[in-house]
Amino acid sequence: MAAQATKSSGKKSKISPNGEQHLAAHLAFEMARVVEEAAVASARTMGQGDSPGSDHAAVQAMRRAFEDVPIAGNIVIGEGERDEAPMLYIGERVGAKPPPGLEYPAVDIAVDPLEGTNLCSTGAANSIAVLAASEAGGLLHAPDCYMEKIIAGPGCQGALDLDAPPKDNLKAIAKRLDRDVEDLVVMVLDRPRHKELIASIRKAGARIRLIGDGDLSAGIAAAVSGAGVHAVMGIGGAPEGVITAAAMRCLHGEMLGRLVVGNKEMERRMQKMGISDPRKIYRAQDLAPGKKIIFAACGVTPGNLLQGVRFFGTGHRTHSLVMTSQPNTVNFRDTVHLTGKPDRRGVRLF
Ligand code: VTB
Repeated sequence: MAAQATKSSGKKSKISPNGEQHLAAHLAFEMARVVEEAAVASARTMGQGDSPGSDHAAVQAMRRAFEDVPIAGNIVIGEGERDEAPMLYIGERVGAKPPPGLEYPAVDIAVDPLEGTNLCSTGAANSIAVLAASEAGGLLHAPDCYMEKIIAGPGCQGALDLDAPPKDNLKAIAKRLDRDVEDLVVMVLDRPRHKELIASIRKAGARIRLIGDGDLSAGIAAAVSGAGVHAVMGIGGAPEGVITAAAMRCLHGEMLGRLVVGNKEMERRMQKMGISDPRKIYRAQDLAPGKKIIFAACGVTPGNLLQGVRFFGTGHRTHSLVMTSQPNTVNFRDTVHLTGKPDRRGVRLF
């Protein structure tokens, strides 16, 4: 999405494709700053055993950071409905106030200020601050329900089937990755609802990493090489599913998802949100159809993919993943934020 300020008459200023790329990069940079602020605030609470407190710190910091971003932002996935959440609720408008006579571009945003609140409050691995953004209409307004998911890397495009038994999907993934099923590592949320799934994966011979929370960062790990994860299977949150899909759009990972309709009330809510077929199987491009997707995540606690926030006397260091679909860039950002006098020892190289 181009961070293109328009005259409030609605007339767009002319901008070259090169200019568009610079603006997309600029906006991605701004979004990185937003997740970094949330990550730093929640990382300060790591291990305090206070999940709501960690979440609150992240939400507040993210909300504040948006105030400087030159967008007309619309939260489409957030902390809850307007009456449930004081900040970053669905429908909340975020972004800087444009100067008189100008309008900032309309951007839809899905946020998870602290994905893995329990991970952060217990000091466990893989909690992240994360968001996805797109031009208006580019992210599915998913209800806050569960989603069946299967996620794997780009090599598995078209090879997966949400209705097939796990052993068939594992065989397909192994074939595409040129290895045996025994060489695969599958991440599964450690939940009683996954008892059968876990048994089937074990029976098929694949290795499993059970995770307490955080199937979003697990999904990203499955879509890159070198993270030691080849697939994510099971039922997790639908909002996290949409943000994962935005990441898949940038990484070309394969993802299938289907909403889990718990009851009639949920079905009614889905219909109100324009979801006419609740049994539909979505691919990443359905969940995050935007042309210009931005994805930004910053590690809070150390993880498979990202370092956690490290504090030292005179500042802190963050590690973020920032991606855009157009141009298609994947950027790991390692940033030292010096907030005090320079450290006596100087900035560490690695
Ligand atoms: C997952 C996980 C999230 O919610 O989506 C999970 O990735 C699903 O909900 O980190 P349950 O906890 O009810 O299984 C989270 O744990 C975040 O709440």
